[in-house]
Amino acid sequence: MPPSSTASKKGNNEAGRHQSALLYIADLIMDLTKIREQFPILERKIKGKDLIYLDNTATSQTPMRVVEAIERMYTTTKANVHRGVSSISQEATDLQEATRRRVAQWINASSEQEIIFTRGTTESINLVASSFGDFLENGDEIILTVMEHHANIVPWQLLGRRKRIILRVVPVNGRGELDMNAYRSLFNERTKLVSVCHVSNVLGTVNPIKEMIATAHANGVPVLIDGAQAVPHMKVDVRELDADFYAFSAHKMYGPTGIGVLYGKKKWLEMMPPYQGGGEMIANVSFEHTTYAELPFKFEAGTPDFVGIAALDKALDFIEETGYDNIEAHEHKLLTYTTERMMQIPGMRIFGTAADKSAVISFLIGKGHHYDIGMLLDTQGIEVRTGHHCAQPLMHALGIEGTVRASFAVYNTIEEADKFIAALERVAAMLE
Ligand code: C6P
Repeated sequence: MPPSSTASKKGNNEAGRHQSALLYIADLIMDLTKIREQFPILERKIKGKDLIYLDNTATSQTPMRVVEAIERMYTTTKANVHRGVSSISQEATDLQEATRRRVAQWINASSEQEIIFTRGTTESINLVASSFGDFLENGDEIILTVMEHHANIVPWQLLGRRKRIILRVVPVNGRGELDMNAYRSLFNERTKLVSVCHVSNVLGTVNPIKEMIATAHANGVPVLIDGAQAVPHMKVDVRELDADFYAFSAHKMYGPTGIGVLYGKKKWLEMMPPYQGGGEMIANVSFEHTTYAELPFKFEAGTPDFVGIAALDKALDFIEETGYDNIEAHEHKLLTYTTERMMQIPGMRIFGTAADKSAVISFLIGKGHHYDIGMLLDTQGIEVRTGHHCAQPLMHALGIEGTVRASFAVYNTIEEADKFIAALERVAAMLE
């Protein structure tokens, strides 16, 4: 879309005002006030201005019920899990294991044995790289995409210290969509795994992972999905997708920091060797020989963050109560409205315009440096992320060093989007 002329800008502004009035009503109907009041941080001021938090791709904010669950556990139910018959230990274990069952149902795993708690998406992917990596041999190939987060690149390179692994990379088109012909052409007899993000943290592209998994399986290749940017925003059904592994983080889905999930098909997890050694993951230990615990504990060495795991259950309550349908519809509304308004700002360049896109907008204005734009927005209370977003290969492919990135969650409003646009207009004028 070209930058608008002055005359059309006036027309656009009138149409924009009419549109935003309708969308304000939609926000009222959704009762965002009820949602927002569960997040005390949204009341904060930044540099004397109302906080507008648009960095939800980095981490989302946390509703009070999650904070209260953490406090409750620390003040009433803190004893180590799976460590004996004492009452508090049993209670803590029950809370942790109830969350595991809930997560299994949440993503439609076949059983809670397929749910491994980790520290986050990063650790979930490292676990697979380290453990499934044992099955790979010198010269084997892994298919990734150019839009992967470093968490889905570097673990495979570390595996390369043990053996020579070749990474094959799927490119994107001008809209930031994967080149599916290139993807299909990358398979050969040395391909041992596909590892791809469900949703790009920079472009917002929602990848056609069901189709990608079917293609991989037709070639006899298992697939790991990095779902860090999907599970917070959309219903994920691992069995319907037929994913072999699916990784995500609690802190991006209104949950606590330091908790992640790795879903893995039982057939793979049973075959794979443990990732780390220590307490909890063993059946019997002697100096001569150790046998390992059943799934999922074989992959959970040491004391887990059982407080955070128990509190994750409350984040799932929040999402369930709000409803994925409402979350998706509201975030889509924010995305399309904000994108259309941004495109009217002279010099605006948006990276990622896929037909199927999540509410993430990466952009640059004119010759403005992303840090400068981010700092100017911060002076107006608007929190965005700037930089390469842990996706340097994608930045290289786009021929840029970094972008400014605004990303929405269900508690963001059209009023905030309007303030963001107004701030961008001021920044663009300053940069002229
Ligand atoms: N992306 C962002 O600002 P952890 O840090 O383990 O919770 O998640 C890592 C990760 C993996 N994959 C994708 C697609 C991601 O977006 C992220 C985290 C944040 O974009 C922090 S760098």
